[in-house]
Amino acid sequence: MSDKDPPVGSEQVPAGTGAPGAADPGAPAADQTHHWWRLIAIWVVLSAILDPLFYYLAGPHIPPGTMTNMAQGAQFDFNVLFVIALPVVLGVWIYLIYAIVMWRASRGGPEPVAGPYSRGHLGIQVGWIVSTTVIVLFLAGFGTYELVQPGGSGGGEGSSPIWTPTSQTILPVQVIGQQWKWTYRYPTFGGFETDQLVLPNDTTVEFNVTSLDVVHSFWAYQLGVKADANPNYNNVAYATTQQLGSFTVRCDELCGIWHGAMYNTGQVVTRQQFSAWARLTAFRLRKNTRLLPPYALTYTPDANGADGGYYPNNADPYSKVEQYGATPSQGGG
Ligand SMILES: [Cu+2]
Repeated sequence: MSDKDPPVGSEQVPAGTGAPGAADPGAPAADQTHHWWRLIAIWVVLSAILDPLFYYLAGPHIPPGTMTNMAQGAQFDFNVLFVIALPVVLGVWIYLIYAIVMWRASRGGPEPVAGPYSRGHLGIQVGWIVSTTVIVLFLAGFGTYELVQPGGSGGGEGSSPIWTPTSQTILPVQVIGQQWKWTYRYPTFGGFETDQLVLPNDTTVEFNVTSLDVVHSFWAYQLGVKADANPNYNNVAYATTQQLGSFTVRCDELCGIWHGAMYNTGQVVTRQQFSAWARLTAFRLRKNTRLLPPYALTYTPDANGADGGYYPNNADPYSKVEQYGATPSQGGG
């Protein structure tokens, strides 16, 4: 079809599919308006039903849950995006289904003919540009606000974060990635190191994420936290716990052959349970702690001598092969 083709509005296929050829001599323009308003009505009604249904029934169960303010923020953002996207998807699907039902060529019926041009239609053009512009600009503003407002959205913000939480009491926890495990140091409890990540509830946690070798990524899914672990770099991420339970920690940066096994499970416990656990663990691991390098935001992996390693003499407490403290180095403590 070229621009020279005449508009074919007068050959509009009738709305009813059951009466092929029974073109309604009544105005085609009226027939078109009829389809248009019917489509809009179906779209508005379905959107008005399905959007709240999703938001109130499915929304509270959408991952990553509400274990921290960051996770809750991610869940809320997803729900808002879904509620905005659903009517767009519905608009396309409803039009397609409507077109298939109403305007298909029936077997043995007349050849289908094209309707009138919609190009050059001022209302459609303006409506399209305005609605898409409003949606995109709103989402850009919403996304920016949601990134800043809760304090970096649980992402690693680098060593000097610009979006910091307002909480007065912040618990620092160091996350150390290495091939192929995670360990955690608690500087406010003597700097002990453990492979258990235990956090108190109702507490803002500052994760100081670093690596001893290659690039890893600390991904505590249910906490809504994900921060790259780079060697010689302190990557800071925040989250405020608000729900008891367990969460998974995975490495989210391909880091070698056992990357897929680089995970463990953490716990959010009550503040009382946490301080009891932290004091007990600090006591239990006091000999190990003396062998560790002093707490620092980053570590030079081979700082402990020619045989290298963050642990003196490669005496790695978490390795299945080497026994921690078997051959403590002379400078260890
Ligand atoms: Cu890794």
